Amino acid sequence: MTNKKVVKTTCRMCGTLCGIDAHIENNKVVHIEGNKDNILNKGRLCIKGSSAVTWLNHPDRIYKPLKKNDQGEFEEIELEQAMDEIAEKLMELQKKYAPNAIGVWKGEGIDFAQQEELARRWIHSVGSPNYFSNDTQCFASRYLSFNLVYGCWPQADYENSKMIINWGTNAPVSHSYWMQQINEGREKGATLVVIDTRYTDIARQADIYIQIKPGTDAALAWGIMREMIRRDEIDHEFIDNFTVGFEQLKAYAEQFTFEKVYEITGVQGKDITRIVDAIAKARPSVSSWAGTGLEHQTNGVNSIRAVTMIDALSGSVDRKGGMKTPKGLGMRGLTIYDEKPLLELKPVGADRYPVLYERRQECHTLMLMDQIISEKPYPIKGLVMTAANPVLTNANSNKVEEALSKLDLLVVKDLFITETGKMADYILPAASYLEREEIFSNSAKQAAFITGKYIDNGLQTEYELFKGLADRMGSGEYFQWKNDHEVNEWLLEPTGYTVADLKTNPSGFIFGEYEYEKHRVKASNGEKPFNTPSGKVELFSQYLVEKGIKGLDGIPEYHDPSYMETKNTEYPFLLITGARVQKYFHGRYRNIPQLYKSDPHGYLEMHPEDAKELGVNNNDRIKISSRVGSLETYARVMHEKEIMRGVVQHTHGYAKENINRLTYDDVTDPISGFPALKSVQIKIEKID
Ligand SMILES: Nc1nc2c(c(=O)[nH]1)N[C@H]1C(S)=C(S)[C@@H](COP(=O)(O)OP(=O)(O)OC[C@H]3O[C@@H](n4cnc5c(=O)[nH]c(N)nc54)[C@H](O)[C@@H]3O)O[C@H]1N2
Ligand SMILES: Nc1nc2c(c(=O)[nH]1)N[C@H]1C(S)=C(S)[C@@H](COP(=O)(O)OP(=O)(O)OC[C@H]3O[C@@H](n4cnc5c(=O)[nH]c(N)nc54)[C@H](O)[C@@H]3O)O[C@H]1N2
Ligand code: SF4
Ligand SMILES: [Mo]
Repeated sequence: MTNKKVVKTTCRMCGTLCGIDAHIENNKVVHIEGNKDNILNKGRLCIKGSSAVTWLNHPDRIYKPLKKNDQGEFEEIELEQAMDEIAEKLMELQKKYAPNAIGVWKGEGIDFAQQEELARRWIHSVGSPNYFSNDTQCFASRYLSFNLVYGCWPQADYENSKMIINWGTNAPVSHSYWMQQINEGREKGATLVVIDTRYTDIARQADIYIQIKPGTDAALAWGIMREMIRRDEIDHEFIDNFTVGFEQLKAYAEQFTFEKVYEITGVQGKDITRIVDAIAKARPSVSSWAGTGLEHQTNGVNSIRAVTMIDALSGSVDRKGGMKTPKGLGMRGLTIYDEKPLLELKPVGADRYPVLYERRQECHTLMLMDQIISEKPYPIKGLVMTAANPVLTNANSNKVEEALSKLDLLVVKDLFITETGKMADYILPAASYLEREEIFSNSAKQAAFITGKYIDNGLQTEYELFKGLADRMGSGEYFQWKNDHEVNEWLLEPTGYTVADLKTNPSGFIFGEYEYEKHRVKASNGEKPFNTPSGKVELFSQYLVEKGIKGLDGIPEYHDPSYMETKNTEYPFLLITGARVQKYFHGRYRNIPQLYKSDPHGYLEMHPEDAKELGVNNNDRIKISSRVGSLETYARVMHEKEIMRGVVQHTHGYAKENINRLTYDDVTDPISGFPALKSVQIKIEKID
């Protein structure tokens, strides 16, 4: 008899958290459709979500642990034996070198919810501070920027906005749920401004589209702020009562005249005027968002701080249609930093990027590579990695490969044998999102969701991995729960809700309606209105000044991107990498035949005049090189409007055309240490 069920759960093919109805027959997912009742996607699915059945049932999925033998080939072994051997080797390395000679790394495959905290908990429990993740190339830079200004991670209130400004982000492709909200706002009349070097899907829908030179957004933001101040289109009441640093901001803004901004950014004064006209009409309901276009630049943190200060000057913070400052569910945390900070063991990167470490407790993946190679200031010999594929996704792949091959022990946990997995000593098969119980939340909606173990192939979850290692390595007391479910009950305890509450609301458990203007209520109760050192929105950050490192300015100064300083005739083109494509997610899903068929290889987007000068036609084979590496790929000649002259773009995640062979890991933001993945100097040669 077939055993059939339909479960309401959450898609995890990307981070959007769409609700799905998963049809399961005999312990196998056979069909996935959108959950019409889900408060986020309301039944809609993207092509990745609907292709998940193919991915989850893929013949290449691994179900047995693999161990590399002396000939460099993988052999299947039993899970218990693999775990015993891995734990044994990790302990040996700690004994031979030092407790901090091992590290853990979680990737975007498990996002940044509770699985991340489990990784942090485990590595600290066994005495090493070295926790790494994709977040030293994603999100942490934006987190720092917003946190420095508002003391929280805000959300744009797109549905109620009167004006939406999107900087270096392309929601129709990368954030489908935000696009739905942007659409709602626009239906009600919101003006949409898009600032991007490329004429993207969202740019095509904008009321005002601004094409900008890579890495120069902060100069434009300063030009806009100067004009807002000059025309007195600012919210004096909010600025006087709820911000610090306005006088410093005003003084610094003065230099950003139309002429200067044009010279730096290529954006004309009349466009600044149009934007400020729109702000004048829309304030205080202006919401802005900055994406990886700003984050992957050397001035990333300061650019994003400057951009969000436009919303602050217009008084749009914690106001309807502006930047929301939501509250969380109030769950327990799994990290043990208070109990075991381990700072004396020198977390990798904490000295060089103290702001990143203090605010995110994030070690630096780029510095990790150098440290593995040089063994300075101390050796790192063992790494446990889950849900990450840095050979394709970290800057400077050649260096990543060199470093990972020097390790005494590399363990990779994944659903498939990835490019990084191929380098591992052990590969542990991963449970998917239909095979574990996990809590997620959407902060803009103040809603929580839970997944479940709806399929059981006996695959090890992340909890079982870390508990298994901790039990064997003598820190089992930190993993006292039997399974994910018990962890979740413990996490929820202080909220007064239970797993059952979330399970009975599978389409979204709303834990509180958003309240606007909380800062005013707090102020009248004598509390700090914002969670910053001054208790106010910080247009000037004394905290950064006290850090005293070059580039850590009190106000978010504009600095030229490095390519402007090092004019390089050998590498005349400026490469942007990693523009998202709908069907793929970083290194994932190239193994889904229906997606791969229509997009089988990487390509370099080029301006038609640049292509013409090089004698290159659409689909021609080309060789591209930067000072750190080269590869062969295909040319895609764009319409002249779609990309700036001299700028080219290549998406990451293709194994053959791995664009991170060209990205450098040593040109970074001084605050976050993020690599300039979107300003790489390259040359292009036609292959005959
Ligand atoms: N389908 C799909 N969706 C995804 C992902 C995926 O891989 N695939 N990845 C997810 C993840 S982890 C993340 S972090 C998000 C990222 O989400 P986004 O940041 O929205 O990513 P993109 O859609 O690539 O948009 C970045 C844009 O920045 C532009 N840009 C580059 N340099 C500059 C610059 O200097 N200034 C300006 N103004 N623009 C610039 C690029 O042209 C590009 O259009 O996407 C998430 N969503
Ligand atoms: N050049 C360039 N490089 C970039 C970027 C760019 O814009 N340009 N963007 C950067 C950004 S923003 C990010 S976030 C990173 C992401 O980089 P990574 O962290 O490497 O993320 P992914 O490639 O999405 O996923 C890694 C692996 O997770 C596995 N996986 C999926 N689900 C699960 C699961 O449930 N459990 C386990 N254990 N594994 C699972 C997948 O099979 C996949 O192999 O890439 C960065 N790299
Ligand atoms: S946007 Fe697509 S991949 Fe992402 S959660 Fe929704 S359906 Fe899944
Ligand atoms: Mo990301």
